Amino acid sequence: MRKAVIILPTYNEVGAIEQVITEIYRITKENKNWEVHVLVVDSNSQDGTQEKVLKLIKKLPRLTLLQTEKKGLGKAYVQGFQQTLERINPYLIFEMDADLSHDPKKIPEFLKQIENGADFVIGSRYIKGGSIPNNWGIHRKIFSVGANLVIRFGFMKPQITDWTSGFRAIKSWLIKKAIPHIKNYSGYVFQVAILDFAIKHKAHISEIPIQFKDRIHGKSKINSIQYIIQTFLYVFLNSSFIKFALVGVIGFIIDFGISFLFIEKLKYAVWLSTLLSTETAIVSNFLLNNFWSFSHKRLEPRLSVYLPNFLKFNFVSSGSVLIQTLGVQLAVNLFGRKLWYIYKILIIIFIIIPYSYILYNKFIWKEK
Ligand SMILES: Nc1nc2c(ncn2[C@@H]2O[C@H](COP(=O)(O)OP(=O)(O)OP(=O)(O)O)[C@@H](O)[C@H]2O)c(=O)[nH]1
Ligand SMILES: [Mg+2]
Repeated sequence: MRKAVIILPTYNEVGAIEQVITEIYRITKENKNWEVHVLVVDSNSQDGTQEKVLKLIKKLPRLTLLQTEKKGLGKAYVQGFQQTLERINPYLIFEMDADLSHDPKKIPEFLKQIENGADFVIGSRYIKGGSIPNNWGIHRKIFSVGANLVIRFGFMKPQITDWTSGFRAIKSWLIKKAIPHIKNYSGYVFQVAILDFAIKHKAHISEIPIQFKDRIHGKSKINSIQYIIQTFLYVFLNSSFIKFALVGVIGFIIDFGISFLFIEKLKYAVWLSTLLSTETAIVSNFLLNNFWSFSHKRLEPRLSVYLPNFLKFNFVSSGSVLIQTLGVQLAVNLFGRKLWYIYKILIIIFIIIPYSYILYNKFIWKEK
């Protein structure tokens, strides 16, 4: 029998906590493959949540309470993970809201996915069969759907539909590895951070549909503005794709700047200036991509690794030049010269960026 621990973070959830816990026990007690434990991590609730849990502990086996200071959901989870790993060391850990928004009846489905080989199962509101409450106000709907779209495309992982869901089952080895990374995120954004970490460490991710229900008891604890800012900042600072795009812009500035300097100010031959500026931009792009955009897949610092990859990088870059030259010329032949810069921008966005991003990932900064 494998052990699974369900972590329920609580802050003033006295109205729902008993029902959640008894429902979890009812659903899981017959399961022959899993010994299910429950850990309530309470951040100093003032409404009697802890007293209620302490009462339940007297009746139910494998139920524990961890008391923490109120320092954010991420902090509460990390403390819960650490205690779980130290004391129980289970095979699997669940994250689940304690306000009845997440239906305990879904737990067996998560377990099935793990038995079938998944490392990280997400309860998704945005795949077929999943849903968000109908009565959510329009701004909440836009916020939730919009944030997920930004994250999905910011990380170039559109196949993962729900990045912010708090109903998940994650294998312990992954959580153990992720703790040093997620420790830095004390708020709700830690959910995005742990999933991003799992993907970058080649975890097998799967999603099952959940119907998210609105809370009936208590109040929401989420600070939406802070959450939006932290989420966008996280994506911006951690997405290879966004960094790669920025490196492209820096390359363009370097290329243009050097060309301008050598042609206009120093009066060098145009071909020599262009050669110098493009190659400088290629070298800087190569280094910035290696040490920044794709730093989690950084090349081994050996000449025998750098040289062939640098040549490949030059080759891909020459491909970009060729595609742009031919593409802009073709567009101009078809539609006239007037809007050449629009064609160039469109070609860069829709052809050059995907072309180079895909080739860099496939041939230079490969997944390890
Ligand atoms: N331990 C702990 N739990 C927290 C903290 N903040 C929120 N929680 C719990 O985390 C879960 C999710 O928080 P909610 O406020 O329900 O967030 P939400 O589900 O996005 O928002 P609602 O739909 O309004 O409920 C709930 O069980 C909360 O009690 C915290 O600082 N510490
Ligand atoms: Mg909730």
